[in-house]
Amino acid sequence: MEESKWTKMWLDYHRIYDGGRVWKMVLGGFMEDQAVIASAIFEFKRAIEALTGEQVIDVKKDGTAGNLRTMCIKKQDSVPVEGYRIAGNEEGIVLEASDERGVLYGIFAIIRQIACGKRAEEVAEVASPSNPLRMMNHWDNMDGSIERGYSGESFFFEKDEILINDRTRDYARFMASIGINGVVINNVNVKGAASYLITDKYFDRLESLSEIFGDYGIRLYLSLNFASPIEIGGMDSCDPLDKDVIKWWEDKIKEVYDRLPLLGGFLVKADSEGRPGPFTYGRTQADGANMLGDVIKPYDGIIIWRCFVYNCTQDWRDTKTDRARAGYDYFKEQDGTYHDNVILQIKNGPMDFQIREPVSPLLGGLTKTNQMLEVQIAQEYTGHQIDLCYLIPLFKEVLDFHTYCDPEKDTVADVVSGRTMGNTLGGMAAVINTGNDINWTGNDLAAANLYGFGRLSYDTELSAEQIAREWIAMTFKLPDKEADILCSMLLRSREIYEKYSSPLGIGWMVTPNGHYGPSVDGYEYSRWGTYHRADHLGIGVDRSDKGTGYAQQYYEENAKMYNDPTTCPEELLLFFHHIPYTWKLKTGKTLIQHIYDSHFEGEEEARDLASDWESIRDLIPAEAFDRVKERFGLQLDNAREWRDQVNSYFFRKSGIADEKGRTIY
Ligand code: GCW
Repeated sequence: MEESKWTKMWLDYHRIYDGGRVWKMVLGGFMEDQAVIASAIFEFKRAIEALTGEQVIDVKKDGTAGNLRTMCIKKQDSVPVEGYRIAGNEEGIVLEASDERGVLYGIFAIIRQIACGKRAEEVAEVASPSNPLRMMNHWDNMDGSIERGYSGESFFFEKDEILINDRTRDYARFMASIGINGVVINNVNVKGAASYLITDKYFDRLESLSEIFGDYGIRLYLSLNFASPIEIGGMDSCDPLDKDVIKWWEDKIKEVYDRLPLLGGFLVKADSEGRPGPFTYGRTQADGANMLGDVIKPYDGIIIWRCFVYNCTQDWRDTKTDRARAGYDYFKEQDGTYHDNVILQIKNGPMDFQIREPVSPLLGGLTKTNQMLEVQIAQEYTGHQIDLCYLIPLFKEVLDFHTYCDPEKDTVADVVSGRTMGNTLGGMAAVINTGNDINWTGNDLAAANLYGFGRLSYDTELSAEQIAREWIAMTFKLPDKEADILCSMLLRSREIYEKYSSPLGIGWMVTPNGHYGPSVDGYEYSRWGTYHRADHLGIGVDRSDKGTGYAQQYYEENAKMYNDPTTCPEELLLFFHHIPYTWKLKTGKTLIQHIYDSHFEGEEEARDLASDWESIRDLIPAEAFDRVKERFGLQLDNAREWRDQVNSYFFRKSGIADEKGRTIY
């Protein structure tokens, strides 16, 4: 077989041990011609043969050899949906599940455990997903470009056509192996040809795609243009309460489901950054979302409505207007009026995927609405997959955050999983970091974020370190010492990026539009803005009750904590407060000294990352090693730029010298 032109990431099975036996598959209660079961059998065979050298014979063949082991897949209704029980013994492995996806995830769990060093007889786990929906959001455009893509072009679209090839299937395998069960293939900014995805022109290809996904337990979703009635329907309105508009949608959605019965539903970005929406007609976000929810209901479809709604042209001279407030201001009022099959998708922070932000007050702030957490593994503000930035610790912080919305089940993980409200629609979505680069994620190490997001969305209890260790074992099979080095690199990387870029919750200071590299005053939407509001005395945005009042959007415990600069967690100090350069931090350092030190340290620590990588050179495949090494070279340039620009900016603004007398340009 010809080697494919792209890497197999964590599914590149290395020989773990040489077993001498033969495996036979036995099915109880499932059929081998069920699509997902067939995929599971295929995956088991492929992995076991590569990992152990043991042969797997077909379900139908009668095994004769005496040293036969069985891979027994049994239907067991007491296992939760999409969950599995796996247990190995001398005779083989038993996998129990109540549905097909559970079988597939169970098989991938067996593979993972063996790839991470267990022998088949030691395999054991009982698992079921924390979140009902575990989704990837592609921001792929139909011309092949990817909005905020740092790994090449789209593998779904090219020149306004849909691509289906071996890569499509490999993609589905990767996603299933980490528990992803829904994928939105097109950008939330639906323009041009993408508006026509819900027309006859694309149904055949979409149907094939939905089937390939379906074989791996993944549902296809599309981003929808709210103005479709105008853009493709020739109408003069898309008012969600207009009868003709509703009729248009009813006909359209029927047509779509006649042709795409496997479609999961739609993701909608409305009234944001130039996208059309219900506000144009004086309607609420709920009016828009509910109208589509009702129309899609007969087909069991869902509407995922994004809460990233804000006025991007706001005038920042008005210190009371605060973009951070927008999500809550726009969505809280209608809490309880969103229909059952509508989910609000909320970015982890109130701004936009900065290296550190507080958790959005909408998460748990809504108490009667289906909610989904949106994170970004595409490294838009976190180094473009050039700089190393393992994001799972950030996601863990968000999931573990106590919102105080409930006496017991009040973390973000509780809220989005449905545990708090007892609802069944919710979960996690990630803006994905893939493209058609040979290694899928641009930086080979950025695959840890892809892998990690999936694993975490399936099991929010996993730690960032556990996930990193699994990913390393599956991808590189390193001896302990080197695995420790790589694991430590991943775990340190987010803080390092934060230190040399924009610490203490200030965020931004990044080049407008491109979002890579420093531009301290950079602000994309008007010449009036800066995000940091620095002057010669201090820096930061007063979001307390004396400022924009954003801190008051939280439940009391958090509102109080954030409102006071002495109790506000320091890593978010400048997000919530305007602080003088001479302010003493808990370390005893002044704020300005902390800014200098952080940037010097961040740059030094980035150099340590690069030399750690160098230290494991001999154990990493040469091509992967070189690709990553090249990126570290660029990261060091970036870290230096950040250090020098930020430090010199604040030195000039404040006129206060570095106590340590280092050169500040
Ligand atoms: O701020 C932004 C990004 C946009 C993106 C938007 C969003 C898809 O810079 O590129 O548009 O977030 O989340 O909708």
